Amino acid sequence: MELKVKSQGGCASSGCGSSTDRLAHLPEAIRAKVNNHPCFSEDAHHHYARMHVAVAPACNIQCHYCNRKYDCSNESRPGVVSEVLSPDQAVKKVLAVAANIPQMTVLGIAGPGDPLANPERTLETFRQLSEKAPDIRLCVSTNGLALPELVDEICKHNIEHVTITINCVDPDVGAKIYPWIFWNNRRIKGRKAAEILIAQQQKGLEMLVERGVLVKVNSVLIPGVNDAHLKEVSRVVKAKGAFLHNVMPLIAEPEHGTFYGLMGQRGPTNEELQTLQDACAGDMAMMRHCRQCRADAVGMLGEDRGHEFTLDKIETMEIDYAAAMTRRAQVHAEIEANRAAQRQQSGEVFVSLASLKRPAPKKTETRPVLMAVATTGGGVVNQHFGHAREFLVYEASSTDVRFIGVRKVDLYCSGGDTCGDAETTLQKTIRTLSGCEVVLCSKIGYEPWGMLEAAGITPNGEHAIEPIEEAVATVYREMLESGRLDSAPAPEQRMSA
Ligand code: CLF
Ligand code: SF4
Repeated sequence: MELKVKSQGGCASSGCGSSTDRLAHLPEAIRAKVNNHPCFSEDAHHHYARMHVAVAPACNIQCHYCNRKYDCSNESRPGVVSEVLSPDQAVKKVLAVAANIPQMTVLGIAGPGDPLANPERTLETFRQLSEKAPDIRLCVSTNGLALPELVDEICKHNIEHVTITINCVDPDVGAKIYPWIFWNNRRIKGRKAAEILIAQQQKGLEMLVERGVLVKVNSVLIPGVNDAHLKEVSRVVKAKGAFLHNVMPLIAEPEHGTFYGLMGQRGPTNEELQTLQDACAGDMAMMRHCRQCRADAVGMLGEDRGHEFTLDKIETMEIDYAAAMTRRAQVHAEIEANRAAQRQQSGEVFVSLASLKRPAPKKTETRPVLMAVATTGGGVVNQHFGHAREFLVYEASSTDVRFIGVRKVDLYCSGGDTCGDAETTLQKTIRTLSGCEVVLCSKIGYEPWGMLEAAGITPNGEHAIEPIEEAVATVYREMLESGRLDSAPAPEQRMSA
């Protein structure tokens, strides 16, 4: 788990400790709350799924990165919500998903508008679920405007995880992000609007922390607008007790019809995002595995199985939830046993790497290396390169292996008739992987192998089904021992990471 950002794990060259339990530093009560929450724990996201129900269509503010036709950008990438559900429909869908995807542990309400601008629909959904499915964690995401007045209701419904999107703590910055808010039956514009929103967000954060609710703060990184300010946001929210900070890249395309999209406001590069996350990491734990999911997403982060649970399909499903809970508990126990085994295995590898006898490395031998990993989950390297829609990027260094972030790519190999576009998409993928020196996957075809090598990225299919961090550490050691780290990376590997 990445709550301390760097793993406690060791790596090849330095003889450091083991990469065992990343949650070990947390008090037991908090550990229990995040252990199977795929957003609040980086390690958990390899094993557990979440789902959203789109019960909240209205919003009480306007963000310059949002178009009401699309999902809330605070918790979702732009994309039309397939169906807005009533609370009853939503509950039915949650029970159906929980019975069929037992590793789904968290139900979140995140839009498509603001959940707390639709309090009756949102709270009724939570109320029913806390009765009918007590084994599912409840989670809500909000812009924070209506939060203070609803904190006690939130606590009543056993919601232990709340996300507040806080893009600024300075109203002058806020005035560039929020053109208006709807407050006490009036539309308020400009700096005054931002001032009220910020005050409500901060008050809501304090009230939740006082009541023991875990708060994650999401911030949208908008270059030239709040990039220089987000470190201050991180400092302030940490001081008030936020548990985790998730800095997400702005998504702004003209075709989304948002103000920023139409104005040509750009999103950050991978390098800008990582630099800011690293800068904020000094102040608090950072989330780096966010997928900016849709307000009706279903499945593991990074996958969307929503099409399997449309209303017409759910109607035909017979759900015995008591039986489903028993099955879910078994599956969760199996996952935990598997995680424990992986931690043990990784710990042993790190210890054995650390005990290798070799001369003290020269300075240049210990430079860090970025590696991209293709995985479908389970915490192991298990995906064919051509089937990957995203790669997890890890940095191996002389002191640890740490998770850096996610890079999304287009699927270049669908096994169908799309191969005419293959080269272009593959080239895009390789550009997306710039900065990485190795790609770990379960298998890879001849053509991408050659193109990756030509771009200075070494494909590696030798660690299929191995725990990711163990595989990354092992490859780093091999690079060290073969002298590959004696030289600086190829020019293309020094490009934007
Ligand atoms: Fe949903 Fe958000 Fe809860 Fe997670 S998502 S309400 S905390 S259950 Fe997670 Fe999706 Fe990122 Fe949100 S990956 S967009 S952080
Ligand atoms: Fe859109 Fe969400 Fe902002 Fe409301 S809070 S305007 S739904 S991005």
